[in-house]
Amino acid sequence: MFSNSEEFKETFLKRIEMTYGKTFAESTKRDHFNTLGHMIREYVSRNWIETNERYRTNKEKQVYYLSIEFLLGRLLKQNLLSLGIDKVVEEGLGELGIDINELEEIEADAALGNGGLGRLAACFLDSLASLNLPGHGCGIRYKHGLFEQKIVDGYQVELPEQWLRNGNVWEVRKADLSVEVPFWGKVTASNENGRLKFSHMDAEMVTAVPYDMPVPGYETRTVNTLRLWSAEPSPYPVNQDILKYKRDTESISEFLYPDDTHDEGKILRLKQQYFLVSASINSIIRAYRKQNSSLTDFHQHVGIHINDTHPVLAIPELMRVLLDEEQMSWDEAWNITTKTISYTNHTTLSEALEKWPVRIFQPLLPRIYMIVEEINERFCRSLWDYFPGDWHRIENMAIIAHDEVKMAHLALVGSYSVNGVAAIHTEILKQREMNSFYQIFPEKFNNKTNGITHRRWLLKSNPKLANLICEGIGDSWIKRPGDLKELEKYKQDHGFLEELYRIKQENKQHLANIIKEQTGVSVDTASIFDVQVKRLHAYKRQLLNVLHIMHLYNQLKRDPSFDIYPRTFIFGAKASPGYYYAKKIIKLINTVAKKVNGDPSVRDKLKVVFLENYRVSLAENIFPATDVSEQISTASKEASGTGNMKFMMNGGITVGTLDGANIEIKDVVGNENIFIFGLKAEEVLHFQQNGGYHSLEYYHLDKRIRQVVNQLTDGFFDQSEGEFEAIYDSLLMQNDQYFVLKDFASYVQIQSEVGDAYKDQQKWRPMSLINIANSGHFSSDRTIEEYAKGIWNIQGIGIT
Ligand code: 26V
Repeated sequence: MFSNSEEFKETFLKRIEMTYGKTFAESTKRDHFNTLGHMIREYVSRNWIETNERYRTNKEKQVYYLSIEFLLGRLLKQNLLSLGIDKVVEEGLGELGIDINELEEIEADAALGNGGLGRLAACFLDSLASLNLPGHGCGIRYKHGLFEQKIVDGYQVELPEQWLRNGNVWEVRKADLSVEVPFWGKVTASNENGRLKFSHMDAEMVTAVPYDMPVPGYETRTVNTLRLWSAEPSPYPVNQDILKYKRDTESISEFLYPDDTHDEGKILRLKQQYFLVSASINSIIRAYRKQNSSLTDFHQHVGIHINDTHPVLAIPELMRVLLDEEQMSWDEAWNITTKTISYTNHTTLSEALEKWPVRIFQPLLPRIYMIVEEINERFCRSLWDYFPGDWHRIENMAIIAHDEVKMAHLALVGSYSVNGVAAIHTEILKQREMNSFYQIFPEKFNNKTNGITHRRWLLKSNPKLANLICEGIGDSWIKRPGDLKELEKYKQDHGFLEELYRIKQENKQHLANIIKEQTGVSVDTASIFDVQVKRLHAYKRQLLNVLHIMHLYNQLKRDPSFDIYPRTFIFGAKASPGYYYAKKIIKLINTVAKKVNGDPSVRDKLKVVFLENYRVSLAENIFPATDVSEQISTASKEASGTGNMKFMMNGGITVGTLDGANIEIKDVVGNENIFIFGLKAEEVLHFQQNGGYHSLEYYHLDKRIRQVVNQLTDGFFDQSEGEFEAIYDSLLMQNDQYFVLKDFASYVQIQSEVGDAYKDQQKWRPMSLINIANSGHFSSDRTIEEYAKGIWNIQGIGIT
């Protein structure tokens, strides 16, 4: 299509005239972006077709990754890089006076996810394609992604997100591949040759229309597919108010749910889940039937992975197709289903475990409910053999109990593989949260420590560092991230370390410009950039970070000569709109920021910044510019964390608890290259079980704690009365469930060590380098290779 910048320019200019009926001089940046996007999509289409053909003719096993979230961010540069045309395009555009970076800004983030879970799905797609693995995504094409956050007077305000306003150049609507999804209605049984045949009558039908997006691998010919489903009114007649029907239908794919901790049990969310599952399973089976006459070996040719329990209805839905449409026996259908489905657990927080009231589930999905009941009955009967007489345990393990359907139990029973997302998390699942299930299905449990795609989070977002690495050790790390290890040979090389520092400073300057523009605050790049960016949750303990800042401020006020290395504390976090406490923490951060930044006496030592609307594209500017990475969750609560890996890969050094993947980061970099503090998971679990922690004692015994906690309510930070009472109460009246006060002293201590280490750059720079050099282990390529071998049993054929 184009192989040099001249050809590129020629096509590009012709396209602008033909598509928009404008001369180049009249065209806008958006015209340029859309034209380029369409050119890229055409460029990729040949390989897309060939990949699908290859999969068909080789009869390769296909894996479908079902996820209610895909947090993709922007795709322009990633696609250019993967296709290996970034240089040609940049040059061609440059000659036309177009800056590729300005074009990049035109693209809206595809924010179809809340945080870690959704971003993990996006990283996995990149690794699957880059490793030539036959793995595809199935998700929902939400009209509105995660809300946009504005900060007004220190408070979070939410605005609806509008990523589709100017269209989405990367998608192809495939109306001819639509699927009908039934809701409500009733199930009737008829006798057919001595076998009961069930059919779903009077259902309200919703049409699921697929929009496909190409997922090109990095410099390979593999192009996989991300299929996002959109809900539309069905052409089938309905006997109800047509306007209401249209609204109800479209609402299914209208909004992404913005809460990732509290299972609200909202009917619309269950509708979304079944919509995704039913559309995906039926389109997978339709494609399969075109190639195969029967579904007897389905599990040998298809793997279906469910990302958390949100798509767990894939289990009864697959059973339904095999039983009702294929007329299989229960045992045969169950055998196939439980050899097809694999499941990842992402949290042990009990508030997040999905449970659906039967009174909502049964009428909405009557046939699916019958099948779940049957699965439950057979399972409970089998439990009697394992735990004879232990009624209490059987009741606790049941899929349906006390008029609720427990989605995690369904996932555990109906899948052949259950994995946690970091070593400690998997151990907690096996030994505690899911121990009863582990006792009867030990072979199902396995760990797959999370990873991130180094192609977005290093190669794309930190091009200067990527170049330096290539100069130092070549470019093999782009395909084999483990090769980053070779960087260790520079750990005493002053020249190299100096370059590393220079690049960090440039990235800090770039972020400082963004901060200035967004908040008006000037920050000094000579200060330590200390960053906590992630969703706002009590267990992530942004509060511990703020209390420490308040304490530093108090110390500086008490003793102006107090020796602290200048620091800029940077936060970014969205709170779920209904999460009262989390919103108060945002207000607290902004209140402290205002006081600290407005006090000339601490100006050279302390700055606090809250960046609004934290999202993938902003994150790409933050990770490369960070010195200190805050990973300070209450031990045992953060399943893995993936931001921790992004900081590390960009030379940020972790201050963290022994939680999630922090533990594995510590294992690869060594104790000397990370700052660990606080309670360990066993200690937290012990206190939770046996008591023995009394937050008030810490308040009374430590005057630093007393001072900062009192400042929450004594008007010190100029807030209106009662503003932070909920926070104060959580610490003192509710016994500080997340052990903030318990870990305070240890956190203050480690933070002072961080300051000392940074002051000694001879010490800091090698530490930073060693973090980068060992980050290859946390590439999602490693993770996906483990899934491919250990769970899915698929192989990439050696094409490049
Ligand atoms: C849970 C729920 C609960 C019901 C309401 C809607 C909803 C939406 C999303 C979720 C997912 C919460 C689980 C989650 O995001 N876990 C995070 O997964 C990351 C990737 O494995 C991991 O790094 C984080 O530690 C973990 O918190």
